[in-house]
Amino acid sequence: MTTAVQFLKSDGDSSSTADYDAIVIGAGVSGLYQLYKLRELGLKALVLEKGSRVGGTWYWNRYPGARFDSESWTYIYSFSKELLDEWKWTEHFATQPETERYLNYVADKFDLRRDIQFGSEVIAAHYIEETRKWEILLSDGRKYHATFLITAIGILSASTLPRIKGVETFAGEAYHTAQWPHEPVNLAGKRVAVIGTGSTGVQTIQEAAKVAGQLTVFQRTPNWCAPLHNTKITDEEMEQIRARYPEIMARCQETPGCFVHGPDPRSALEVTPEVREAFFEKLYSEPGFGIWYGNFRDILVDSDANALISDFVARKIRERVKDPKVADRLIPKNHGFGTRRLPLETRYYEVYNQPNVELVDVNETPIQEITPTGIRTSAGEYEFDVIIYATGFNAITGAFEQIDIRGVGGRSLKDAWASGPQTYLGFLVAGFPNMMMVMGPHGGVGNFTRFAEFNANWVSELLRFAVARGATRVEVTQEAEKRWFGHVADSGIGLLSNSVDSWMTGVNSNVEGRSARRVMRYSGGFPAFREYCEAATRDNYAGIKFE
Ligand code: N01
Repeated sequence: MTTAVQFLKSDGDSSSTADYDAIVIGAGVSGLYQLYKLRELGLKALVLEKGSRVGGTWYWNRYPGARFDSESWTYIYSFSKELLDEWKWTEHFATQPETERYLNYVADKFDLRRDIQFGSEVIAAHYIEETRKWEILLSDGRKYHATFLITAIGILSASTLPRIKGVETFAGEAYHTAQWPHEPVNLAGKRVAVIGTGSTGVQTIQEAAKVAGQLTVFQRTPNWCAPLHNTKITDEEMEQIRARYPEIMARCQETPGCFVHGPDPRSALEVTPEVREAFFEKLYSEPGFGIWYGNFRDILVDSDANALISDFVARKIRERVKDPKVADRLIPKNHGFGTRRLPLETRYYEVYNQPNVELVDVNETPIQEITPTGIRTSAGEYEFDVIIYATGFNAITGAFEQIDIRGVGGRSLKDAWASGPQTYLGFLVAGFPNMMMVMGPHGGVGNFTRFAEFNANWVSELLRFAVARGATRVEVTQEAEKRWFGHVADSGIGLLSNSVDSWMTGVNSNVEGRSARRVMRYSGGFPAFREYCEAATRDNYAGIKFE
């Protein structure tokens, strides 16, 4: 390839601290694949990773019960047939250790580790206009320079503790689920508190209830949950899955969330009550997100249709939880089914029939303080050996806020996004040349690996285009960014989930200034997202300036 500008060619030497063509932040699902793609382009690339191993989310979230809610065999990388043929999932919804093993296997197979520096926490990244390079600073003072900065820092990686008085005073063991220790944590026979009942809380509670002497769940907002129906994968079944990979991957490309589940074309309001009930029963008895993503086409956009499925699931909760008062507390009242991310569960509701489990509704009896010995609510004091915070994340933009990212004129990304993120296709930000985001805000949210592979491919094609032109400065125009934002905002109109507080709408009571909803993600579904991105490529990236 002849280029007007000399790019550094990879010589396989990662010990050099010289300039890089591209630096990727994060060695999780998206960062690993992005590195693979950068090597394919022949660029000299380095990944900076805060943890001591690869895996990202699957490295940090080691809490009891952590596992996929997406079918394992759809969450797999699809870029290598050899990899698809080699890897054997043991369960339809794999556990965290299995997923972490998988990502380590990928890193080994493609010899990715030699271009990854672990224990490298990026705290600042500044664009230097004179050199047209990013200067990247680590917490230990190391400094790197790269023409392109690629963030692969995840959408759920900046964990948040509750803003409750006395959090730091507890003298027992306390863990946030996303900062879970690598050493085994023994909950057996202990007095355990779990705060939070999102997908993570639900998975943790199910496991903790099996061994804890006393488990007390502090719930602020109940979530609608549905059964996971996980099973083992036999060798024969794995063979069949392998044979069907092309079909499975093609199916994922067609559905809004990149799952195998896509909406049923019927309206919940048009079918007879008998047909509707039978369909809901079928979905409730099937594995995975079918009841969420494979339901009647209008349950997520029409409140009357949504009320029907909400009523169905409320009945299931009442059937499964013996104490009607507890069942009532577990039924959401302020949002409809599937309008927040649906936690999938395995005998979650039955946990509340156990004598060692208590559910505390913090709306009835608010937590007043965390004390050295436990938690004090308005109703009294509870003593605990362990407090587990399943209190979630400063989602989507939180990981960006942890790094002092500055673009043209020293403008900080935090300031640029003060009233919500602004992006072009979720990949680029005006005023931040040569910064590309893999799985940034306004990209899709769904089956993470499917979206991440698409993202990294798109970014890599953009880089190929830039490098072929010898461009050393790649920046989206304000107009293109504005147009995309308008489209993202429009695509969310009518979706019930966008009128509900959750991490998907950017609300987090534990982060200052995050009580109002924001446009955080693209709600138009993967096929439309892909079409927009591919149109930009076909159009020779008309909204992007190459210098
Ligand atoms: O976080 P969340 P999560 N006092 O924000 C509560 C993915 N995931 O870690 O709803 C009391 O959903 C908060 O209450 P409220 C998945 O996409 C994937 O559970 O704000 N409670 C809520 O109950 C998921 O959606 C898998 O009223 C407080 C909880 O903490 C995303 O990660 C598995 C509180 C936080 O729930 C995030 O899930 C697990 C306070 N001060 C997760 N502050 C897979 O399947 C917060 N809460 C791969």
